[in-house]
Amino acid sequence: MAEKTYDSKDIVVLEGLDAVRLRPGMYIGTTGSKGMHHLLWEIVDNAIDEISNGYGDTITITLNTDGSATVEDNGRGIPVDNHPTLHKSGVEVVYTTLHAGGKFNNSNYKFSGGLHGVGASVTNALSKWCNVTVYKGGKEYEIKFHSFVDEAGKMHSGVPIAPLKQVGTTKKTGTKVTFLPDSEMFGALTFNYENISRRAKELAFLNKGLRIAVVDEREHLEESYHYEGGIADYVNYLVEGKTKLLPKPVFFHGEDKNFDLEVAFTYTDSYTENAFSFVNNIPTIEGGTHETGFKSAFTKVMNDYARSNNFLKEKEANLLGEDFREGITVVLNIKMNNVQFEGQTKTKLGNPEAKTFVENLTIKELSKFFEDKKTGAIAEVIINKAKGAAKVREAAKKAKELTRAKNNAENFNLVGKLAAATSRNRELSELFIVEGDSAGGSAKQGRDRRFQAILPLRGKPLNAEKKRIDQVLANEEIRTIISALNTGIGEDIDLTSLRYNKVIILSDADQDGAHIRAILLTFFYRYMKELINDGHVYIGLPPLYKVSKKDFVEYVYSDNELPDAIARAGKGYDLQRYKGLGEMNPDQLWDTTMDPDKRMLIQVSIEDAAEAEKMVTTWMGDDIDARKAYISMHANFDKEDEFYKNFKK
Ligand code: 28G
Repeated sequence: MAEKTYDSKDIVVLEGLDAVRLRPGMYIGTTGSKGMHHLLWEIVDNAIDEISNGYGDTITITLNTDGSATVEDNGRGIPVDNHPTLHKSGVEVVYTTLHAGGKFNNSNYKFSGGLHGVGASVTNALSKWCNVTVYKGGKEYEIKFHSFVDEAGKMHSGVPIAPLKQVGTTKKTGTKVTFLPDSEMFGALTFNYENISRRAKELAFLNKGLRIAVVDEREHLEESYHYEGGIADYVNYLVEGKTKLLPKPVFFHGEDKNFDLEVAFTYTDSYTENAFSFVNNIPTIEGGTHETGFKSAFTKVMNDYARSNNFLKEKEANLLGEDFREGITVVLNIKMNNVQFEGQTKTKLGNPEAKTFVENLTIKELSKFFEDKKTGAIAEVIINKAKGAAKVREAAKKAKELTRAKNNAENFNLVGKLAAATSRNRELSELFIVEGDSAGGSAKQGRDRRFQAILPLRGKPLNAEKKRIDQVLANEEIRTIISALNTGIGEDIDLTSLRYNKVIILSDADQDGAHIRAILLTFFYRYMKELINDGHVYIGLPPLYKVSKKDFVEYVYSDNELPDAIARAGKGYDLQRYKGLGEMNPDQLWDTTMDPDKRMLIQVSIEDAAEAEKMVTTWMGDDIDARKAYISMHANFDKEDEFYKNFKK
């Protein structure tokens, strides 16, 4: 047989938008939920670009019942006149031309938001259909695109059904885009209102004056956000419920031809540092050069002020950056071009020139701010806080050394309290931290001792939000936990030596139980964040009721389920309400709360740093309803893994 020859007709040229469908990962990262939401954010980014350049002020995002989404702005409207060489309308160009990741240089805008900057054409390419309406110059225009496979099996992505045409007249200006993510690409995924709403709120904070509404036509939900104070309002929102040390956030702004920077910060009586940085409105979770620039400038300005105003004596050493940042909550948003993302999750700004800009501007603006007699008092508050921090830093260092030495000696002591598991298999091991000695005793008897270790907690461990690290470490209950987990804490944490794959907090379904849970979660969040991030922390749910009748026994975990359970039991049932874990005997505790086949666990996750901060505050507050609402919103009920179950049999 003749060898197959290749000629030009066999060469596949990836033209335009088809490339996006063939390699979606290149453009939107994944074809999962995140990727699908990316389609929406590409469009929203364009609207924000238009508004942040001074045209219009309102964006409405609507999640429609047919699965499509609509974004509308009141900017100038995408240009409708024909492109000089491409001979099609500006709208068609924007929606059919692939900007290979760099829309910065060829736009009319100084800076442009968005993550990949691949543009609206990617949304069009990955949509079943996409309709764009432009209101401009008294006229309403429309163009519709669709994606389909023809009779010959050839793919057509985001092609216009007809050129842009005028469909009416109007008094308004702006752009409206509706698109349906193609189920061929995204399966049955749907838009997530909570997620979209949370990001919309963040965008409203980051873009002063912007009005952004999210409307869910499926669930009849609606929210709108608008902050005249921008990131200063953001800072206030983040410290809500905490004790503030400054009357209002310090804010400064500056720009040159390459950068635009906004910074706002305030102080609370807490002992932690909360920095939230952004580049072109994108969160930089891992920080980067902009954050480093701010921190080094801040330390310098504060030390200089302290020296020249005699808050630091000649022979006293400079305070450290970390001292000055104790209790700070800061939001920083830089706008720039040619952004370089680095780090494990590509959320760290790498551009060295950003450090220089932020550093210089911060020194200039803050020095000016503190020179003023009226605002100079603010510097004094910060310096006093920093001095306190420096004192404790020294004490903490000593306490930490002490704890290390003590831990070894006390491991002995610990054995009495901690009922260890017999197997050394870490993958399967679980540590139950149990409220109260009586429940602890039942748990010890009822457990599967091969894999389940029990640590009863006697008193309430201290409130980790309110204490400094030396006090945290001095607490016996906390030390016991640290020692049992074996990872160390803070910056020294090492998860490879973690002794338990699951750390399960078991406390009563009452106020005290909620408080203990809150304290433990706060401790983990503050000092062992990786433990949460890696999914090791769980909340065990004990039943609230037992419904029984002769041979019939059913445990009920929420009030909603109670009527059904009673109905199943039928007339003459017996209802027991559990007030605490301690009321259950070992067998019951195993059956209802510890047996991996039957128990209910909530895996604790922290997806969004700013929200997590709020959550910690909520946890520590006295508002029980807010706390309950938070747990049901942010805790994931269906993440229990199957690993242990499979092993058991
Ligand atoms: C509602 C959903 C998404 C937009 C505008 C307005 C203009 C525009 C958009 O220009 C930018 C520049 C050349 C390709 C600009 C109107 C100047 C004068 C605009 C939006 C990109 C196109 N008049 N509003 N684009 N070109 N809103 N909202 O997309 O290189 S996009």
